[in-house]
Amino acid sequence: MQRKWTSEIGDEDVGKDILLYGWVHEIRDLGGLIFIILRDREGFIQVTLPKKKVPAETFELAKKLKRESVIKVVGTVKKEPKAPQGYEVIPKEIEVLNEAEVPLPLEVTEKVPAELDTRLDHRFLDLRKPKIQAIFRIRHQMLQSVRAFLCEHGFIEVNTPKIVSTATEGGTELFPISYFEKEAFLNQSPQLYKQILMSAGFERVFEIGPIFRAEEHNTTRHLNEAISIDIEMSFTDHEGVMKILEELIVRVYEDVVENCEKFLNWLNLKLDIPSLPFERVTYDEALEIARKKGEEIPWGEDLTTPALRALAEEIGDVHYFIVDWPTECKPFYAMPYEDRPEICKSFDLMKGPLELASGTQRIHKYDMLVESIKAKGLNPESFEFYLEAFRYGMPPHAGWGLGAERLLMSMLNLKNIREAVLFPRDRHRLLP
Ligand code: ATP
Ligand code: AMO
Repeated sequence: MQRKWTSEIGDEDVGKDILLYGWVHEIRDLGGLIFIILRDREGFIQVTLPKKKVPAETFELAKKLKRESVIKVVGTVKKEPKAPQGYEVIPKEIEVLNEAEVPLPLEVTEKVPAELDTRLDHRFLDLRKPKIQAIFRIRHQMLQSVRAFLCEHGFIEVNTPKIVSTATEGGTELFPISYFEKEAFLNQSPQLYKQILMSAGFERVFEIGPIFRAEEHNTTRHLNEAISIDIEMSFTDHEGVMKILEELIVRVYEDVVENCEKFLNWLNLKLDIPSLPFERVTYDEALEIARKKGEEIPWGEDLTTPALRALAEEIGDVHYFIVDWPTECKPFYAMPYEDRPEICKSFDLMKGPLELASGTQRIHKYDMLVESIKAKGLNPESFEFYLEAFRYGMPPHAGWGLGAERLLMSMLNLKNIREAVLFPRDRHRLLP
């Protein structure tokens, strides 16, 4: 007999025997009638045991079942309007494949709300909740869409080293590791490698991989290990890669709406597909909006959280770009405007007050890059392996990095980024 998922049960099964595997979500024992709610990856089904209609040993076994035990059920499908799914299964056989201990460290039925910390401590149980499963099923779709979209646009998927020798995004947020007799770090971004691949002639690459940042602050939007969706593209500028980015976001929303209806329902969510093109605000305009709302920021400094909130109030909880950042705000590889070198060809993609991505056109001229590295107080010698690629034919290029968890949390209205990761790593959490 072939195994069925609960969601696959339909009219064609009525009167037939099926095989189910799953967890005991709930048991209701009414004396002469026992209901078991069996849960699998795809949903629930009611297993109904009227004492007189099931084998005596099956009825006895059901009486002793413990919630969250793993069971196998063989039984006959009946149409039953009173059952939550419209069908029920009258078992011929129930086998306990593994009994769960009591009491459970965490309620899977969500009848008792738990703190996020408790949930994360027992994440395997937390993840059994349909609402939580839904997040990761949508995450799966999101990553599938990203891959499909970028492949369709001529990007080649690559993997770059995660054990590296230099910082790329400013020196403070690195995790040092010992690498035999040398000092090494966990990578903050595939930045240098994706740029080298432009010199290597790949023209368009993408990577979906981990980035590690020793964030001091424990916020609801920072992780110490995150997944970054990175692209790098030759023979284009910042405008070219912004267009790819906004189209990618829309594609992800469209695919999720089309393919994840069930999971959106589990989350009680209705997604609005963002419209193109995304609005643009210059850094100077952003300062002005923030100033009018009482948040004064000196020109050249990064936008503060209150300033971003003020901006979101003005623009709305939508996707928009902040463009033309001061050169001093952005990393050494950002290309300054020829006619106004104090600002650079850079952008951040926002959703309301949350930064989702940032990118730039890159400096592709060797001398200019060396000067820029020095101007940031860095030593060009530690970038030798990177700089060499700029001396023998580096094309003009641009790219961006998009935080996968940020994208997911903004799409699903998650209040804490930890909800978007299976096993989050934050300032205090290294387990599970
Ligand atoms: P039946 O027609 O099977 O005799 P009933 O209405 O007499 O059902 P009881 O045997 O008294 O119901 O069961 C007690 C409770 O269980 C009632 O609230 C009933 O609505 C509910 N119930 C009974 N059968 C089902 C079922 N197959 N699915 C869901 N709920 C049920
Ligand atoms: P940036 O440092 O802005 O740019 O990072 C890109 C995106 O990665 C996500 N992100 C994070 N998500 C969760 N927790 C963190 N600690 C965290 N840090 C970053 C954010 C952010 O927008 N090399 C450039 C990109 C480029 O220019 O190509 C870079 O790393 O969503």
